[in-house]
Amino acid sequence: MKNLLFGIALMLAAAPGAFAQVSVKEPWVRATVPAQPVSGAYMLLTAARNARLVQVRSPVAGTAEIHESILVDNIMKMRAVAAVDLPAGRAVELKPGGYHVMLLDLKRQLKAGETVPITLVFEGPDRKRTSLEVMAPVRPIAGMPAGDHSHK
Ligand SMILES: [Cu+2]
Repeated sequence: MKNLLFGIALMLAAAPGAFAQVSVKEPWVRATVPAQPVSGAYMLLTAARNARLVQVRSPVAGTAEIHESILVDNIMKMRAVAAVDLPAGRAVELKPGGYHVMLLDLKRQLKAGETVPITLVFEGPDRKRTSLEVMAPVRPIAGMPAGDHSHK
């Protein structure tokens, strides 16, 4: 009986719109060349109420992390962060050179024109979590040097 109640509570917590309504605009993933193990995903996030992006995952990646790009001695480096703050009503952009979703241990090549599912997990001030799946189109490699994601 206890287990049953616990299961119901989890389902309620995951109900859409339960707390952190976050809109996701223009998600995209960088295309990869064959055997390239990593890629990045980018998007525009706007939370209706204060929230944080705390976890990411995708079926095309063995692991996914939230990264930020930082300048160290004039060299752009990336590091994993625990979360990205999403202040209510303010658009936060995940973009090349800033915060981004890092897709690691890619299981296959990501080709321009296909669509990749990415699950975003948000946490509200009450610590309740909701997840949201977005379909991110894969865009051709352009603009940024390939070294952008070569830190692994
Ligand atoms: Cu990264």
